[in-house]
Amino acid sequence: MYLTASLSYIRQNSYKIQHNHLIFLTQLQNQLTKNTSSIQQLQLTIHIIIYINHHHNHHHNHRHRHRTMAPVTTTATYDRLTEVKQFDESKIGVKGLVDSGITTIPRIFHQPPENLPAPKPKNRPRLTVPVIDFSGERSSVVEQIRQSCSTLGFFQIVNHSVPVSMIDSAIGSMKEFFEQSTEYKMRYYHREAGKGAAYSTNFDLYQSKAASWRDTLQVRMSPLEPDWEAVPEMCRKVLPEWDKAVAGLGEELMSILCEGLGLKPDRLKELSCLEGRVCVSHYYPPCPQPELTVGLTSHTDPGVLTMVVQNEVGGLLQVKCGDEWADVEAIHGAIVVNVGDLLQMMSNDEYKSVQHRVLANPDEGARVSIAVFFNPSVRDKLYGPFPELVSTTKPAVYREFVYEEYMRRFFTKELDGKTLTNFYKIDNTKA
Ligand SMILES: O=C(O)CCC(=O)C(=O)O
Ligand SMILES: [Fe+2]
Repeated sequence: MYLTASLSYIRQNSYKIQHNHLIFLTQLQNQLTKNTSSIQQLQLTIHIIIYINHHHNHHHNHRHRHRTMAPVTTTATYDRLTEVKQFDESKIGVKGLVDSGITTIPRIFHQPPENLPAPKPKNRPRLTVPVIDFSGERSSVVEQIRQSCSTLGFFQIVNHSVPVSMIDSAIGSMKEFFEQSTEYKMRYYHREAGKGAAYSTNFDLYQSKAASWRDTLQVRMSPLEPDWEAVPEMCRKVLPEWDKAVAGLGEELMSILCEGLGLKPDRLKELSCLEGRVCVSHYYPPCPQPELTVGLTSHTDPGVLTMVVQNEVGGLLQVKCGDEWADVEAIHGAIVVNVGDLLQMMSNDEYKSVQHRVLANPDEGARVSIAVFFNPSVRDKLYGPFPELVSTTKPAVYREFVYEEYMRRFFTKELDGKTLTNFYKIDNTKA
């Protein structure tokens, strides 16, 4: 089936393909008998995709060599949507491309220069995200967290209530899934949010200017459970345990965050901010040309709070800090916490939701992370700055909005830039 689709794609685009290539493809088609197994078909599909990409790159570079030195692929010169669709419909993900042995990345992954990391400044100390000992005295923990949330919007905690062995097994189960055969993973590949669980690549694949070097498994944990049939077997046991442990720590963190704002400790809980939990595991395979793409483009998280664990492949998650980027170092057993757009707005800008990104992985081993997003479960109510934080000297920075509408806006935009908090901003200069 996949093979047929690939061949028809090639034929439709045959005007781009030289005669000898068409002969090669015809021979390939003729070699296929009814006995070809689906795995063989799949391998062939992968080879065809690589072939197409290689050919297009070659063709493109050849045509433009005498005009420009820049190797950058522009959307104007090729039918991007067709190639994106082809990649999506192949269901092989980025890991599938890597498994097929590619040495150059398909051009749909070529990021515009502004999304690529600049060379690291020399002779300057590397900025890193603060690490907070969660077992310290409560008032000191509250103050350190308040301080981090008011500036960088990110911190890591160690000596917290989630056992390190549980972090290891959660990451291990996710890695096990992503490292299954392409044929196995394909059964779970789709983009329908309704089932509460989906394996796919690049959730904004059709909205973004360029794809990123990452695959993702997303499972909604609460308020509704996922359809467990849609969750890969090796993740079914660990996910409920993981969710429970993370939700417990989330409750503690939210009360600390409220305290830092001078609010009653259960204010965020009252507004159902602990109840809408989505667990998202990202797999960042090694990238043969990490200088041309990214793992995850710079973005802010839309929800209230995000908690992330990562494996030992560090130095790739970065947080925007002025004109520079601070590294979120890989610390075994640590949990990364960051403020989302909703919390920034609810805190009336006391806490900051800060842009972050993941660089493409130049390492030999895959980077695996698991993020749990905390969102309100009550979607039809109004959200906005806490009235306790608004006064004549500190007017509301944001207007109120219904969470439902807010999320719709988020998912129809590209995962890039910071447009949503600005969208709800009140122009206080007119008052
Ligand atoms: O993979 C990571 O470490 C970060 C993931 C992230 O920022 C996100 O999913 O929003
Ligand atoms: Fe994020």
